[in-house]
Amino acid sequence: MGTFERTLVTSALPYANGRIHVGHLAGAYLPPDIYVRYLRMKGEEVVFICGSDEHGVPITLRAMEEGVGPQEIIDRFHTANEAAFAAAEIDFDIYGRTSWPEHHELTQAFFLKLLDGGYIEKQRIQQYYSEKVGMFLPDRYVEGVCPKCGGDARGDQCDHCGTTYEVTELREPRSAVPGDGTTPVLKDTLHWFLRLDRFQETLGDWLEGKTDWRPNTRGGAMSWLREGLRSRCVTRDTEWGVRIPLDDPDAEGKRIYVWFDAPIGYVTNTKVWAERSGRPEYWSTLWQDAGTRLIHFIGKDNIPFHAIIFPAMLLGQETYIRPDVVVANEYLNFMRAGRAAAEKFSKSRGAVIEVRELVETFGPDRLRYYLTAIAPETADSEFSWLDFFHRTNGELADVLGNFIHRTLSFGAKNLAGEVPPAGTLGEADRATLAAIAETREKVGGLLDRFQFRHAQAAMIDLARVGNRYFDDRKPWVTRKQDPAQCATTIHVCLQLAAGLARLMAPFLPGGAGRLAAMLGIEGPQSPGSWARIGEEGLPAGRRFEKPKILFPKLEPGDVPEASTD
Ligand code: B3M
Ligand code: ZN
Repeated sequence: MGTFERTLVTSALPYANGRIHVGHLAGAYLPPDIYVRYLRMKGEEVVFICGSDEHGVPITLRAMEEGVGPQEIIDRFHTANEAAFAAAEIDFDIYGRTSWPEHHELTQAFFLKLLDGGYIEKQRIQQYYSEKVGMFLPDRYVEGVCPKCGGDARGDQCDHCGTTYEVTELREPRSAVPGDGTTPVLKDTLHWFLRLDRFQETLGDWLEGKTDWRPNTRGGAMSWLREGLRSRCVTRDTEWGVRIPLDDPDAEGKRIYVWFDAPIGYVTNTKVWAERSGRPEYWSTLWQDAGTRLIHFIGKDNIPFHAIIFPAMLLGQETYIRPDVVVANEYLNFMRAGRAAAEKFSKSRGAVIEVRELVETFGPDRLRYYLTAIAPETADSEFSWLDFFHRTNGELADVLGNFIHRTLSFGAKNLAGEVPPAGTLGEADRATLAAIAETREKVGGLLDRFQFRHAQAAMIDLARVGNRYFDDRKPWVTRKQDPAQCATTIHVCLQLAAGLARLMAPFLPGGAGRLAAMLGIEGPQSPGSWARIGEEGLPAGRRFEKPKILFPKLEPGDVPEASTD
């Protein structure tokens, strides 16, 4: 474990070539947002970094498809995605851009430092060239038949069987440049390579100690190490990307590979954030002081880049820390009504649910609740509209919302909207009160281990405890027969409600804020508020509001594909 003074959390930088969908959100964005909110409530120092990945083939392909320049593409989708994250209440400290001049400079500095140390070197290679369009083809511009399973495959990776290979191993290669489609020929060219082999031992020793990582993440990195780290090309034949900072004719028509510059974006964005916050030097504390715990949240396809390649690049800089934890998520797929199997979210197949659209229709709480409930933490999971309907109604509204509502409306109606005194506490009352601090410990422990799904379920369980207690104590009966006991029951329920307002805050910041306002408690998300859960409740005599429904229920007709039920 070790001690640390501050935490730096990053979310994978989405390509600015399309709008983010719920599958993205569930993986690399919502879990870290929950985690960061939790740390802040504990009063810890934490910075949360994200931004757009604006280089590479995904951008230029989209630009070609639309017949516009890449700048237009990145401007459009950077703006759209920043707004979508904000709508989902993902609270980055900065949402930066890899097209920023600061980023180009920093990437070049990283490159030169590695070159200086002998970690980057020029090599002669053979690469596919399209005679029709007169250009070398980056891997993603080549398609063909998978050498392993025989399915349709991309240049260096097969989506059917998951194998990665050298583009020269692909069978029946053809150019994927729009309007081309010819068979490319192999030609000699010079490129710059990162000597990953030189980091084999250091990275091996380092990963050896990471026994607390998720098996998918550590396993993915370990399998790279077992195969032996090889040099990787870090330049590409393209006009879109960071310029190679060398006065060398071989650099002409080439740029730094997007996967070299993109993770440096975490550093750039930290720098820009620090400058904007009036603490320009603080970025280096975050990236170069051993007291920082660096945590990357990513999708599983990004594991080698975050657990091997970027750590190697950081090692080669000599002054940087390496990640303490890489948290890789599996995929969220889409289960459409009437289909036999779940499929990948895909715009081209009409299987896409954009974040912005969902938030506008259903609000951020329902989206966050459902995506955390089905988070693809240890295995792929499925989004279905019917399940969305059932879980948000059945848990968020019927368990959590209902407990709050019955407590506050009973108190408003029968106890003049004031917290009654505790009176004499019996065993059931004490056990119920104790459940608040117990839940805090449980939720906190699960969040510390990045088990978001279970953590949220444990929070909901406290509302279940509350509902059971309310049912058992029957305040609607004791109101006449034993008013003191009725007062005790509602006192206990209100303490649970206050605990829930804070426990909810990392998961459902909107709902937590609305509940806190009804209860007259300040900022459930303020620093230090985590420790107050179960310790500092609502004093007798405190006034609370008549409740407004916290999570209104949905009708089947409100939700696509739910009315088939
Ligand atoms: N843009 C790939 C992706 O969106 C890439 C992540 C970069 S993180 C430095 O999956
Ligand atoms: Zn294959």
